[in-house]
Amino acid sequence: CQAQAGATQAGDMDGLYMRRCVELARKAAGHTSPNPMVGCVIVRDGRVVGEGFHPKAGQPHAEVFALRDAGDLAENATAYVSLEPCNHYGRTPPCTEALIRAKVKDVVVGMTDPNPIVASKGIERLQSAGIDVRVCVEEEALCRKLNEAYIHRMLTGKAFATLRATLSTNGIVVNQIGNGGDQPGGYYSHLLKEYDGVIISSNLARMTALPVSHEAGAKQPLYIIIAQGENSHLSIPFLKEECASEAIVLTDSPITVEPAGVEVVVLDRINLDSMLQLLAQRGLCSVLVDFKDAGGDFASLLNSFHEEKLIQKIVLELLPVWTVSKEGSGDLAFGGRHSFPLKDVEHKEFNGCVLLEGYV
Ligand code: AOF
Ligand code: ZN
Repeated sequence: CQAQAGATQAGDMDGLYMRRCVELARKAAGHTSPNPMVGCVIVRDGRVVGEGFHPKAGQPHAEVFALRDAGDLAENATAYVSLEPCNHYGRTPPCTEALIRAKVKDVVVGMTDPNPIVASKGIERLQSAGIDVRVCVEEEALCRKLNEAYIHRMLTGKAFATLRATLSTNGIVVNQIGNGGDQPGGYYSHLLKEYDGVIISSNLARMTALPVSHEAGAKQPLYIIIAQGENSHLSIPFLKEECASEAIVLTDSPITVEPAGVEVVVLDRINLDSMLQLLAQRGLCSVLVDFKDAGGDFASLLNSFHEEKLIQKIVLELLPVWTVSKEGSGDLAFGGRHSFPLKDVEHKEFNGCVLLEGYV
């Protein structure tokens, strides 16, 4: 950790407590959007006396739960928070005031809050009340990764987009989620839980059941169905009427959609940049762009995703199958030749498949 202006030196244990904050924050993964995930630990005399995390937008922040947990023991304690405490009245009152009232001695922050209403003002308010504040530099990257989508939306006004595809060993896009991936505990189910929305082609919506997350208590993502150059009608047979609010159709010409109740947004031109802005304005921080059945118009849409640098992350699943494609179909994910070296690539084995994740 590094001292903020006028702050004390970091202790050896700071990294440990900050990692615990991140662990606590992740308990609410998939539930906090458009708010960030935040965890807080209160430590006094080398002992953890309170813990908390932000469970859901609209509910109290992490600091409030941790301070409640600590009770009077918060006095003269150190509060660790994975994100700079807020200093504004939003849906909930400022956490800075709660920390000041509880008379904590110092505060260790994982990262400053990119939200312009807060950005550094939370730290300044604590310092003005005589509380030492330091930013935990070693764990900052961990705190940033925790809220990469929230940060992206705050800084760009667009949803954080991750391209997902399943490939055969010979590099062909396969229209399936590999080996049980959408089952509970499966990687696709996990993705659906963590992302606020999934962008798919109308081809896919017409043909297959929209997968839902099977994780316990998960909220379902919003399906964003791209209907370009459609005739006047799109039927989504697998979407039940009572689930109509779980999908939105973006189209370039007026169409009717079945089941009734699905929102249809007509755009002059389906432009990815404005699409991601629209989704961010509607409170979505992250979207999965699913490359299943992505022929024709949808594939060219995705090419521009790359050209316009609108994709931040790629998740590829490599199946141990060799696909024989008909000429002109089942093509490679990106037409033409694009080079985009990935950063921070991680890979793991899952049910005999290989999962690759990297940042563009
Ligand atoms: C914190 N601790 O646990 C969270 C923070 O509408 P509200 O009141 O929930 O405020 C939302 C904003 O507060 C959010 O955009 C972000 O800037 C901050 N989130 N801050 O100190 C927390 N979740
Ligand atoms: Zn707060």
